Amino acid sequence: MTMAIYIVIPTFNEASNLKELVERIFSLHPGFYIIVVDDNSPDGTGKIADALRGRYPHLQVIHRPCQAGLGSAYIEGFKAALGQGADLIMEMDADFSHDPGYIARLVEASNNADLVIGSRYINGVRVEGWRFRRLLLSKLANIFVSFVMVKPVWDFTAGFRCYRRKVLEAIDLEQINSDGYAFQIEMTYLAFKHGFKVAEVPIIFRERAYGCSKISRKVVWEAFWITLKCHAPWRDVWAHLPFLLKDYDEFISKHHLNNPGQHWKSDQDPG
Ligand SMILES: Nc1nc2c(ncn2[C@@H]2O[C@H](COP(=O)(O)OP(=O)(O)O)[C@@H](O)[C@H]2O)c(=O)[nH]1
Ligand SMILES: [Mg+2]
Repeated sequence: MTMAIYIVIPTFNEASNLKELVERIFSLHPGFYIIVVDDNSPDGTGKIADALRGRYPHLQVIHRPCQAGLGSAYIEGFKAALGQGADLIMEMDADFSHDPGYIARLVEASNNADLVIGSRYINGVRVEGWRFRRLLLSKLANIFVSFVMVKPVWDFTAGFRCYRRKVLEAIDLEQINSDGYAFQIEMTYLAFKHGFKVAEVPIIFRERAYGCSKISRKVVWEAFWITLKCHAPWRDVWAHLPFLLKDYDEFISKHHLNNPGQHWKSDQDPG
């Protein structure tokens, strides 16, 4: 591997997941770098991460004194990765919702794109283990964002991503104080705003096996307001509505979007 690939994993109470996840990622390629950003998890996730450092010199742990939010955890991880010369900076959950087997796909797709999103909703819906209500909310929210921003992306809120270094360098990370889904939406918006190429590759998303989600109602509202803040000119929103609802391919070509995700139509698990 010639590129320095950094994987930022924020953690809060992920003691049942972290060890296995780290082992799995390094078994895929020992050359990856992992940065765990732990907010002093009461269940001892931070200590587990420290213990793993003995075995894996490419593992780093950023300890923060208290739960300070997901957005700022990503940003700390991003800054550390940039400071160490990362070429690609990935982010993923610690809970196995994001299968490490897809990392290679995201990396490969980043040859043709500056931001690659591991997408649940491109070419269908691939979410396992969610109640219908949660899936509906997530899907409708993503259609709403796409509609308001006039951007042909199916999964704005995904937390499984790969950024080229130049994207994170161009974005003023100090100015971002959104969290959770809003953070992902805002980062996608800013990537487009700076003229970067955004692409999606399909992944199967599985609900976490252990632990619980930290996403709250407040996070959903925050995402809603951020979306309105990032809106396209309203005339464009109206004009593009038919594309969003009907003809995705035409929408993509109108926006000159080369989407590597189109090559992976299958729903199969990664190898
Ligand atoms: N450092 C840090 N990590 C967090 C925080 N909130 C959530 N996480 C981690 O961020 C990832 C995504 O959160 P998760 O609860 O899985 O959200 P969901 O997948 O949307 O249900 C997981 O790895 C969490 O452990 C936080 O406040 N600080
Ligand atoms: Mg999760």
